[in-house]
Amino acid sequence: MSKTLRLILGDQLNESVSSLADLDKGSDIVLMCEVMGEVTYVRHHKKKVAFILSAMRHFADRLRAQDVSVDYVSLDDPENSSSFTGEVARAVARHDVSRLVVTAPGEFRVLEDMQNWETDLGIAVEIRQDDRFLCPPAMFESWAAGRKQLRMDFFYREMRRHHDVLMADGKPVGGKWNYDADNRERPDPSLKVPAPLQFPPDETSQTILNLVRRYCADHFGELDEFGFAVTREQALEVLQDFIANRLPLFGTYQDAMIEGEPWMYHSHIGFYLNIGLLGPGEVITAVQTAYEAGTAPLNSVEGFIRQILGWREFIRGIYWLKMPHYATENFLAADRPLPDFFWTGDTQMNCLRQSIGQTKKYAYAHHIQRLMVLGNFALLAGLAPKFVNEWYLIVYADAFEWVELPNVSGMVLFADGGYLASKPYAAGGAYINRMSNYCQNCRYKVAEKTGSDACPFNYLYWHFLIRNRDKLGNNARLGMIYRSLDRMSEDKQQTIMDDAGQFLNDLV
Ligand code: FAD
Ligand code: DLZ
Ligand code: SF4
Repeated sequence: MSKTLRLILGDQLNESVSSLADLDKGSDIVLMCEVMGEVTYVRHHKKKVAFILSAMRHFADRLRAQDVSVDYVSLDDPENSSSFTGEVARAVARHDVSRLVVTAPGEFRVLEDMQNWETDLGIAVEIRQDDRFLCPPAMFESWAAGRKQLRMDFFYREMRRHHDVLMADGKPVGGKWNYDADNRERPDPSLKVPAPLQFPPDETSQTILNLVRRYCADHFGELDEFGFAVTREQALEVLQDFIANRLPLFGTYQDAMIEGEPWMYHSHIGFYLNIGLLGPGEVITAVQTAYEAGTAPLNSVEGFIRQILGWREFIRGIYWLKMPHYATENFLAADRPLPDFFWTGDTQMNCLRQSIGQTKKYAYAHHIQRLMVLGNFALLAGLAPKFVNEWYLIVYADAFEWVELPNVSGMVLFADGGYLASKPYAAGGAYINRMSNYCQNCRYKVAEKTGSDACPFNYLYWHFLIRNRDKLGNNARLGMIYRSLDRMSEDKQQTIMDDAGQFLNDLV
C-alpha cells in the first residue's frame, strides 16, 4: 500500500487540521520537525520558541496515544537539516513515500517553499486549505472585490449574518451591531484584576526550556516563569477561566492600561487560537453561551466576538489577498531604524518602558499597548515598516506573519495608504493619560506640549501631521485636525518642529 507523509507545522496543532482528514493510521506517517530555520528566520522571543516547541511535543504525544505513527525530529538531532524543506526531503527518503499532504501554512514565505517541493523532491504534494478559519480566502476575495478600501465593520456584519452569531430574526441581538459606546472605560487602579491561569512546566516543557537556553541564548526576552498552556486541555481551561473571571468586564476595560497589570480583562487565548489548540468557532460558541446563560453582558460578549469573528478573520483575509506586495508597502516612506530601547526597555517614557518591559517578560502585551503605545510611537517617529514588523513578529508569542503584518503595516503604520484603516491611529499623550495611569510615574509631563519636560507624544503628533501633510492632508477624517493645525501660530509650529526634530535626532 502506498504511504502518505503528512506534515504538521508548529501552528497546526489540532487533530481536525485538514492534512489529517483522511489519515490512514495503518500506513501513513505524520512528520513534525523542530527546525532552526523557523526558530531564527526572525529571532523569536525565547518564551515563544519554548511555547511552540513544547506544544508541538505534547501534540505529537497526543497523536501517538491514538496509535498514529509520528516521526518527530528534535532540534538537537545531529542529522537535523534546519529547514522544513530539508526535513521533508530526509523524511521522504527515510520512509519511501510517494505523496505528501500538508495544510497551507500561515506565512507566505513557507507557502512559496512548499510550492517547489513537488518538483524538487519528486513526489506528489497536496497543499490543502487551512479550514481552521471562519472566512475562507475565496469568500473574503469575493467580499473585497471592487472595494477600494476595506472596512472591518461591514465585513463583521456579513460574518454575523453568515454564521448566525448574536442574531435574532435576522437582526443583531439587542438592536445594535456594536456596543463600544458602553466600553472603553478609563482604568480604575483599585480594580482587583484576577490573576491569569498559569501552568508550571512539566517534564517535556523543562526539556524544551533547556533546549531554548542552549540554542536561543542571544534571543530577546525572558524565559523564567514559563506558564503557557501547551495542551488543548490546558488551553480549554484558559478559555473557561476567561469566561468565568474576565469576560464580564472585558468590554468595559478593553482599552485600559494599569501599571503592573499586563493581563487586564483580556482573554490571553490568541496564543492558543494561532497554533491550533483552540478553534475560533468553539470560542465564539462558548462566549455566546455565557451571554445566553446571563453570566456576561452584551457589551462584553459582542465586543469580544467582534475581535474573533470580525478583526481576526478580516486581518487574515487582507494578508492572503494582498501578499506578497503587502510586506513591502511604505506609503508614508518611513525610514527610521528601530531605537535600541525597543529591545532593552531602557527609556524614560514610562508608557513605553512598561509595555516593552512586560513584552520582554511575558511575550504578551494587550491590544491597546500594541496599538496606541508602541505602535503609536512607531508611527509618529517614522520608524521603517520593515524593522517594526520584524520586531512585532519576534516579540509576541501569538505572532505569525498572517496576523502580525496587516496589524502592523495596515493598522499601525498606515503603510498601505488606508486600505485597512480609514485614518492613522495617531494620538498625543492625552489619549495614553486617559486610558492608563502610566503618566503619573513618568519623567515627562503629559500636560506640557513643548519644551524639555513635555510628553514627546505631544510634539511628535503634530510633527507627524506636518511632515506627512502631502499624503494625509486630503483625508476627510483628519480634516478637523489639520484645521486646528492651521489655526496654530507659526511660532508654535516652529517650536513643535524644533522639539520633535531634536527628540528624533537624539533617538538611537
Ligand atoms: P483579546 O483582547 O482577549 O482578544 C480576543 C482575540 O481576538 C485575540 O486573541 C485575537 O485572536 C483576536 N483579535 C483581537 N484583535 C485582533 C486583531 N487586530 N487582529 C487579529 N486578531 C485579533 N494578534 C495576533 O494574534 N498576533 C499578532 O501577531 C498580533 N500583532 C498585533 C500587532 C499590532 C501592532 C496590533 C495593534 C495588534 C496585533 N494583534 C495580533 C491583535 C491583538 O493585539 C492580539 O490578538 C491580542 O492582543 C491578543 O491578546 P488576547 O488573546 O488577550 O486578546
Ligand atoms: C514559530 C515556529 C518556531 C519558532 N519553530 C517551529 C519549528 O521548529 N517547527 C515548526 O514546525 N514550526 C515552528 N514554528 C511555526 C512556523 O514558523 C509556522 O508554522 C510557519 O511560520 C507557518 O505559519
Ligand atoms: Fe507616555 Fe507621555 Fe504619559 Fe510619559 S507622559 S507615560 S511619555 S504618554
